[in-house]
Amino acid sequence: MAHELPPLPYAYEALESTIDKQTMTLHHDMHHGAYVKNLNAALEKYPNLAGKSAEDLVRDLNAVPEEIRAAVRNNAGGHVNHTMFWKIMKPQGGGDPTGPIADAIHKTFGSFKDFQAKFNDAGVKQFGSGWAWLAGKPNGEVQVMSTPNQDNPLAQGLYPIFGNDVWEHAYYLKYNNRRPEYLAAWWNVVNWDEINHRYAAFKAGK
Ligand code: MN3
Repeated sequence: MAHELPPLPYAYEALESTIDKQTMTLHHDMHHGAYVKNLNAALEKYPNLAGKSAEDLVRDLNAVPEEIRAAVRNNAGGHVNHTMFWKIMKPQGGGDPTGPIADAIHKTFGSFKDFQAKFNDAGVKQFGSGWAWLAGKPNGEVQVMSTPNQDNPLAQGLYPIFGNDVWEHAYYLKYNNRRPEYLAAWWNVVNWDEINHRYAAFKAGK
């Protein structure tokens, strides 16, 4: 079963005015679409990997033949990251976190504001392309981190609770070179319900 591009769970213009329609269209159809296409192309010669989810591929890259390891790292990573990204955003999102993720944030960072500052700082300081994350550790605690390119915390034994895409393709049309402005505005479209689902899956060890 080949990997498939999941449909965007809302209209392309639904996240206006935080993220514009053209950015969403290009980002989902072209960029995410290309990761899926390139992942399937890389796996073509290795039917024994066809049953593995993109998450499983990313979690254990050493199990992937060296010939296609870099392609799988980038494109399975891109597929996993963007599949999460569309779902952890929604129209009329944002506001203060709720539920268990709010408790984890307050316990770890003191306040939502302090957490946002730390997360945005990780996004600003990620040189070049990459992601800022809230990741779950094996001991059940959470941490802010960033990864380059399409690397995912799964490859380090960590759980990707949620992340923000700081590749220029995610913001350049609207925000140009003003990455900090994009990072600050992005909280307006965050879907805390979905993030709570992901946090619950992390706590359940899934
Ligand atoms: Mn992207």
